[in-house]
Amino acid sequence: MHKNKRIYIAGSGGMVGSSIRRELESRGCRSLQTPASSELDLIDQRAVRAFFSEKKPEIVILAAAKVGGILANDTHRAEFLYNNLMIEANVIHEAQGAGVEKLIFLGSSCIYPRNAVQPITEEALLTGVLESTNEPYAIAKIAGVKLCESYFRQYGANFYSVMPTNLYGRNDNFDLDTSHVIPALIRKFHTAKIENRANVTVWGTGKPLREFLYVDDLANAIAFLVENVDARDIYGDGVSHVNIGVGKDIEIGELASLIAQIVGFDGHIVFDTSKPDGTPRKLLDTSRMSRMGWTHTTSLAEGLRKTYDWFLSANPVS
Ligand code: GFB
Repeated sequence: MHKNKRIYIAGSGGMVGSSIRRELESRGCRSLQTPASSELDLIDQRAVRAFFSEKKPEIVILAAAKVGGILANDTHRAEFLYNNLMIEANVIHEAQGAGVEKLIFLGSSCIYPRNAVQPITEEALLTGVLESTNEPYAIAKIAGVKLCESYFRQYGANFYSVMPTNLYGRNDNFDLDTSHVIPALIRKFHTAKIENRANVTVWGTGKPLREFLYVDDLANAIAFLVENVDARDIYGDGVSHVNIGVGKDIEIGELASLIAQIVGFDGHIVFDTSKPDGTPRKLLDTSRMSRMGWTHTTSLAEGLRKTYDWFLSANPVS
């Protein structure tokens, strides 16, 4: 591992960034740079420039983003587009100016067309229309992919992107208005159990399929890429990024039953079809990452149990 390199984790306070931080610390990295968002506002270009000039990171992991579930994406459309564009433009541009040796940008599987052929290969990018509920976020993430690729092609920068599937795990956002489906359902089933409620409402038809990756597996994949894969390996393969997932998906209705079982809720599940389903399916083709030598280790049931345990420890009285 690059133990003595100065590694800047942008977004180290979030679910993904904090997991990457733990992973790199466990590998003996001693010079991690992890400023809180209150200390470094990534929307502010001057502040970002001053940070790079003062701290001189050698490796950058760009895990900072404004993120949220289907409703947050659909509602706060301007914020998802503007904040993410600004964060990416500032960090990637200043990393290039400061001579950073390697930068890995984290995108999202929603960059792919809504009706992409499944499982989705990296080549599917920009081959069709996006899902409308998260189009602004997807456009911002596509811009980040293209920034990395363009800085590689014009300046030879060792910058590239990864596309994780839907993520979950400790430090997730459990706010019902803004969260993704897994933390939302953990909270809903837990609350229903302790309040002896008969029903829990799940948004949409329950029919969409989603693929879920435990966040610590993603962090392990990022450490693997930091160590083993450079931009020329990615672009030399004719693509701009690499997918990270588990290669398997599950219907939302089935996921809800699994979470109910783990939490210990034995009432009824009711579907609220006034809420959007979003993309019908987004299963990633993970064969490129497998060929490079990495695969996930945490099963969905195990990851859900760990996440519920973390939720209980963080919310002892709820
Ligand atoms: O996790 P989620 O919000 O993200 O929703 P997306 C996944 C599916 O779960 C959708 C359903 O079909 C939701 O309708 N669902 C059921 C629920 N009950 C709930 C609930 O209580 N809360 C939530 N949030 N969903 C996001 C994108 O899409 O995924 C982002 O908007 C990003 O841009 C992210 O790509 C990973 O998979 O639909």
